Amino acid sequence: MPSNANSNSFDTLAGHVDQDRLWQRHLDMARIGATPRGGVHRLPFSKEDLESRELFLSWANTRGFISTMDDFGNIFVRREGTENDLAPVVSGSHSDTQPNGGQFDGIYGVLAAFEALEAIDDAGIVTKRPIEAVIWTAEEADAQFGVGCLGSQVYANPDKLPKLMDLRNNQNITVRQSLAGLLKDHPRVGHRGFRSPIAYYVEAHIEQGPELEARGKTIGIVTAIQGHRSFKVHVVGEAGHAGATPERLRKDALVAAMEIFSELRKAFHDPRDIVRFTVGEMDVVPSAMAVVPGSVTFTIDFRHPDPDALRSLGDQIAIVARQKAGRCEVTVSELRHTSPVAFTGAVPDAILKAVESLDYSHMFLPSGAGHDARYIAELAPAGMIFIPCWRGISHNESESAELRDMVAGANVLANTLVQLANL
Ligand code: HGY
Ligand code: MN
Ligand code: MN
Repeated sequence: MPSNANSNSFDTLAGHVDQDRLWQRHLDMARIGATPRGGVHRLPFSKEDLESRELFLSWANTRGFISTMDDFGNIFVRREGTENDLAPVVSGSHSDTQPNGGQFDGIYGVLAAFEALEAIDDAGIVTKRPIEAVIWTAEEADAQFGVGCLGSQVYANPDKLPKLMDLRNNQNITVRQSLAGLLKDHPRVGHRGFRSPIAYYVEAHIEQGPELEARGKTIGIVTAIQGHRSFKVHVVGEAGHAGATPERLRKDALVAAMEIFSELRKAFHDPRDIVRFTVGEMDVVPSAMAVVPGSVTFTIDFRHPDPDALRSLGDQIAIVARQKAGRCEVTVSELRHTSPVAFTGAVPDAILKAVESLDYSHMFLPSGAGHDARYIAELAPAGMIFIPCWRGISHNESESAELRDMVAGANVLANTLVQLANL
């Protein structure tokens, strides 16, 4: 038990996480961008993204917490400690979603962080360090710009800003333009500099995988986030008449793309089911029934926990694409190469202490999904708390989690934050 955090802080804290308040907040957020099938469509930089931020900041104002924002729109809500020149303990996640995403991905971590701040406040617990809840901008930007976790990347490493600002979506709009659109109507709050010190970072999130539910565990203590490489493959053939163009003269870009895809499926086949290889987007041009496809662009999302396999397998992609392009031209551009990161030390130790003192069933496990914690870990000791989600489904409108698990995650988070804020 850290020196300043006397044991009664935790006794008074227990029970202050308010499940009705947490659930109402969840419903209030789920309404913003709600889809008819029960999901959420809250794209980064969208008006729905702005609305979720306005709601979050209104809660903070009501509570008297101090709000700040950096130049990329990352917003921080702060509860002061006794020594406010010390670096804060920060917790949060993202409020944007994939297109037609679920109600829990990202926003649960934001809600759990805010609920933890309120519970600590309601319990009247005094901490040495300030504690902050954060919303990172554009975690789900990969859906439009090919790269995600933009806000946390820039916060941790501002040198990335120029390159990330120039990323363009399929409508040829840059991140710079999209961000300016978000910030022009954004509520005004205090300014925060990139890389302002963070003492410890904790992110709560749904697992987005099947392990916790399958093993009947309430809490996951995350050991690592796997490595991630993403690519765009552009195949150029020649559009032609579907009826009049003989096979011997065709440069069918879709046939070539299919050849490349099926050969890559063979190369990435993994009997141990560790490799994650996904073609999520495929754009056929002109995509007309009576036209031989002139060009095809598709994405590859490849993930692996081992950095060597990430490199060796990922490097196969360009080779296979050239081998299987036939009469077409092919270019492979790499959008992201993020190595695996391990969570060790004070943060997972504090999470374990909290889990044991609250007597929740738990397990240690790696994260298949990417998270902002991966980048903030470059700046501060970091860790993650998982709660189960229904059948491990995520990035899907039917994503779901149980309120009792949401409360458990917020209880563990609040306890962890108090421990770390007194180190
Ligand atoms: O793709 C990811 O892992 C994150 O959920 N955007
Ligand atoms: Mn996601
Ligand atoms: Mn997420």
